[in-house]
Amino acid sequence: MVAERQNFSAKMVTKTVDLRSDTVTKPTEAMRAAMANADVDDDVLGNDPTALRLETEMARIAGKEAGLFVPSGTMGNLISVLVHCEVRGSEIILGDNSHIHIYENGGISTIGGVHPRTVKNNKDGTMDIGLIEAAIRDPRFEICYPTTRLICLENTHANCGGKCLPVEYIDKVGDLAKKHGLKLHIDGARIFNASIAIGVPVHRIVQAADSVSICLSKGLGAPVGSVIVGSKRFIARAKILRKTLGGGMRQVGILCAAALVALQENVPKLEGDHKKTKTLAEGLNSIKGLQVDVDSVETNIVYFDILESSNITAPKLCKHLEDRGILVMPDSSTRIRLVIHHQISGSDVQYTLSCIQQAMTGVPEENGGN
Ligand code: TLP
Repeated sequence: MVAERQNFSAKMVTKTVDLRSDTVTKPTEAMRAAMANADVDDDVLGNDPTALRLETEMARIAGKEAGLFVPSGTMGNLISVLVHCEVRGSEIILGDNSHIHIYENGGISTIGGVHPRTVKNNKDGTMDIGLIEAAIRDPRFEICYPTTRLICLENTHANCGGKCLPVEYIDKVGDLAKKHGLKLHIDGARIFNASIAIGVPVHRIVQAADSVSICLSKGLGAPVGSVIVGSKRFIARAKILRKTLGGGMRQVGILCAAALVALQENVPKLEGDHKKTKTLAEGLNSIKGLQVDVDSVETNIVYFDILESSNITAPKLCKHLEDRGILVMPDSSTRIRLVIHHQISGSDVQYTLSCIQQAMTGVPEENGGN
């Protein structure tokens, strides 16, 4: 397929290699079959058997009492924060480079009246524990300070290139939260990637967390949704908030059925995804004019920088790739993000590298392509 594709001129490219995100996967035949045959009922009334099965399974995997299917990772995080911060004017401590802070429309503030207190994210996705502790408000001054109620971590950390947080680090943040009477939430959109990469079961990684939001439509490759997990009490509150936000859906088992297949079929593929990502990172780093911190690539995300000395900008390189059927995500004028998922093959990685090499060296394409 790739060989065929390489002999076409740019304008004749038919297949797409979509590296914009792991959110772009299409449901597999097995998922579609499971969706078609899903046993369903009204989930707002709490009767959808397939949703209940998925929620129970995810709670088991995460070692928590209960789970709740929600339409998206964004809603999963929002609901979790709002359950922990029921009093308006509560404050949460989170990374300045976290998904909740950057990409979720400030929903915690606009919808929940929750104030974000950011702490600098280190390159590896952690925040210094001393800085977290220093950011916790002194309750003696509540006359002017918001009340700190929650610490949020992200694992893997997307904007930090899919880095996995060390388990001991999460445990220490959990201890700190307990010491100050705070809760700990983990945005675990890609927690299965972390688990496979570091060889530690999900339940151990999130042991210290009061809640976790786990995406089904990222590395797991299901079409829609996330599951939040936590105590029975947390999930009971979360269910009410999900309805308030319009996220109570009816025969949702159709979506959950695909997610159950994803848990069976795609978790074992994550290791291969990570290997392909590493190959991609090494290949990119060997191309003149590009730079990748190869050692920091642990899971399925790679960012690369275009050096000033080269004659191409990120938007131009993106266009060059798009003309050849490769979709990527520009991060700035000199930085591009690529994400590997289970529908990207080893030959797709090689094809991508050869097209990038071509753009960087200016070697004309075979058959007169541009
Ligand atoms: N991330 C998306 C974009 O929003 C950037 C992506 O392509 O990576 N937490 C993390 C860590 C995420 O990466 C994402 C999605 C979410 C939450 C939100 O999930 P959705 O898109 O389901 O709301």
